[in-house]
Amino acid sequence: MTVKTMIMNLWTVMTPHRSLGLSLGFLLAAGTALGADGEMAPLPLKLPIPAFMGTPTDIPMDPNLVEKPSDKPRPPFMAPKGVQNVAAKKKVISSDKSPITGSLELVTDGDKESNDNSFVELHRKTQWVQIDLEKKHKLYAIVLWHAHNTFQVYHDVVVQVSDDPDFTQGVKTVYNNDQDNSSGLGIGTDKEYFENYEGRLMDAKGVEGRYIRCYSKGSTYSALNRYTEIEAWGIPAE
Ligand SMILES: [Ca+2]
Repeated sequence: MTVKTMIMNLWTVMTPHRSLGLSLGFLLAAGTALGADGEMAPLPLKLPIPAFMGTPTDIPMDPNLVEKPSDKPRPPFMAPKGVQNVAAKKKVISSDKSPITGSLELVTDGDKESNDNSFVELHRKTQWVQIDLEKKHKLYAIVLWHAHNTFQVYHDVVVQVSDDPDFTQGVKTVYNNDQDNSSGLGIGTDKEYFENYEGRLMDAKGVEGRYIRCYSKGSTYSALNRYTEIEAWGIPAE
C-alpha cells in the first residue's frame, strides 16, 4: 500500500465522520441559540405570608363552578427566562372613583400581605381596576390577589388585556369565570376558586397589550371588591 492509497483510504473513512461532525456542530450551535431564545425557567414569584392554612370543608360549593382547593403548593409555572413583573409600581385606575378603603396605588405597590393596609376596597357590584403598563408587553402570567385574609370565592373574575385604554376594541380575555354572564362581558368558562396566599396565577400565553383590566363582583365573604396586588409577568413587545 502506497502512502497515497493510505491517505485516500483514511480520507474515505474520515469523510462521513467529518461531515457528521460538522452537522452535529452546526446543530449544537443552532440548538444553543434556540435554547437562549426559548429558555424557560420557573416564575420567580415571591409569595406573602399565609394568613391561614388548610382547606375549607364546611363551605358548600358546586364543584362544577368552583375549583376544589388544593392542599399542596402550586407547581412552579414555567415562563421564558428573564420575564419580570412589568406591573410593579405602574399606574392604576378604576371604575370606582372613590374607593371605600385604601388607594389604587396599593394594587401594584408590591405589598401582597393580608394586612388591612395592603389592599384597596371598591364598592359593591361589578368593579374593575386597570393597570397601564406604559407600553405594549408580551405577557406570560397574570397573578391576582383579591383578599387572602379568610376563605372566600370572588365572583365574576374577568381579566382582559388591550391596547385600548377604554377596552372597546382589541380586547383579549385571559380569564373569565362569570359563568352566567351577570357582569355582561360574555359567558366565562373558567372556574371560580378560593382565594389564598398564592394568589391566582392565570396563564396569559404570550398575549400582547398595554393595559390590563381586572373585573370582579364581590365575594362569598363580602359584596365589596378588594384588590391586594396584581402582577403581570412579561417582556416588552417589539
Ligand atoms: Ca398591595
